[in-house]
Amino acid sequence: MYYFASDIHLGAGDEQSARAVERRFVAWLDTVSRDAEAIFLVGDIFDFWFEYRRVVPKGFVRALGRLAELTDRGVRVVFFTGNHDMWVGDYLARECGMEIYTSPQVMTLAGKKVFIAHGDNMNIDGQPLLKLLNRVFWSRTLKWLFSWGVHPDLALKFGHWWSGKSRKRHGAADRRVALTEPSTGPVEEPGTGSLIEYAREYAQTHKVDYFVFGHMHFPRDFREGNFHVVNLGCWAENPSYAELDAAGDMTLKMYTS
Ligand SMILES: [Mn+2]
Repeated sequence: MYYFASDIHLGAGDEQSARAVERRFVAWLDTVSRDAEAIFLVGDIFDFWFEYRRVVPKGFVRALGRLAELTDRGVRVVFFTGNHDMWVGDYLARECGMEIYTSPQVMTLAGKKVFIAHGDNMNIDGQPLLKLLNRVFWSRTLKWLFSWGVHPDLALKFGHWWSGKSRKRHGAADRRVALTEPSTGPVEEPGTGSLIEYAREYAQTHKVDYFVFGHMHFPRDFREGNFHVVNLGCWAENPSYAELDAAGDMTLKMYTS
């Protein structure tokens, strides 16, 4: 089995709710690792992550410990960076044994071509401000300046402030939650349309069986003939995950622990 989850946003909110989400995530890891060939973490696993050469953010001990344990046991854990954890260095690979990707990937799993991406930065040609912001955040210079010129406490303080704002902007509270839905007609949710449009365009020139995205924070299984897009939910509100079985079938599920 292959499993996919995204937008855990570890560390978001007050201490109590952050801990509750972390426990739920660890319980999920325990459950799926029983038969997992690989576990894909499709971005925004941390609400904010920024590491220095010798300093990493406090917290997430249960989650990091479990991930390390799984990879020690030989379970493959694949980590995609999201817009909240883009500043990942080598710590998660070296300490927790995860494979790290910072860009979308197409992988062959259970005989199927699976396009996996967090879902930020897609289809932003018409949004110059977002493009500029991304360039700023991705810039090596800024990373360098932060890690050499900004005290870690200050960098993390800024990060949590930025994360909170960004999460609110992408908040899914007002959106319809549907695990499956007939996919005729226009897509109404702001932003999702563009992910589906992106996937649709990509599928015209590439053979892809499944697209798996996070980022939008609500679970959704979008099917249209052979075109199949799975949106993973945010774990604070809609803990969901997708599984791909040996027969090559992809299912989106809610996690109720
Ligand atoms: Mn997110």
